[in-house]
Amino acid sequence: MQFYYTLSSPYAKNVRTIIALLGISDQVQFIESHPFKDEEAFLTASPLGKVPCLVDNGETIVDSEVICDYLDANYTGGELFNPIYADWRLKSLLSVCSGLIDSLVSRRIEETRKNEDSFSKFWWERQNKAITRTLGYIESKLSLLPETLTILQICLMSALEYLDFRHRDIEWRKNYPELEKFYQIWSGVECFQTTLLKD
Ligand SMILES: N[C@@H](CCC(=O)N[C@@H](CS)C(=O)NCC(=O)O)C(=O)O
Repeated sequence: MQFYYTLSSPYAKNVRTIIALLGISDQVQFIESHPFKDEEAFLTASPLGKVPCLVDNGETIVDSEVICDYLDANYTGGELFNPIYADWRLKSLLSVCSGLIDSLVSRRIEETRKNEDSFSKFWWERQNKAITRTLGYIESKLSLLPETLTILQICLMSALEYLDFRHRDIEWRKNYPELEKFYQIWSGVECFQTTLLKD
């Protein structure tokens, strides 16, 4: 399997966490590819030009949730996804956590626009409000989470780590103490420790 990724992508982090958890790194050819470099092999594999992208037996698999689902189905028979997909409340919560990553990435993009003189105060404030609301919403739903590790905890861990990585001005630990507790509980687990976000 060829895996196109960056170490800074929270979406790729979900996949890297699962590869680490499943202990299948030796079956994966890791190809670090910054999407903006537009490398030919990467664009052939990933027509949208986005990471992460997995190629298995010449077949492209995107996006991050589908890659995670694919690996889980093939290597565990669905232990990470089945408990979530079996309950609409959890399935929706997974979409909310994944949407939080989208809002955080959009906020990061907006921030980089400050240097290009195309910064939009409207979008900046809109993303800030969505992020604040969503953190509160997820905190209020934490009691729904299964006790065993699933894709939901993995996705939420990526979002929280990305907050620390790119959005240090958002004081989520202070404002969402239950999320902080959640983070402390899971952050010591090896698959999270060995896949930290990096530039
Ligand atoms: N929905 C996709 C989003 C992937 C995504 O947007 N990745 C970013 C990096 S964090 C990217 O490759 N951006 C390059 C671009 O949008 O051209 C997923 O879950 O994999």
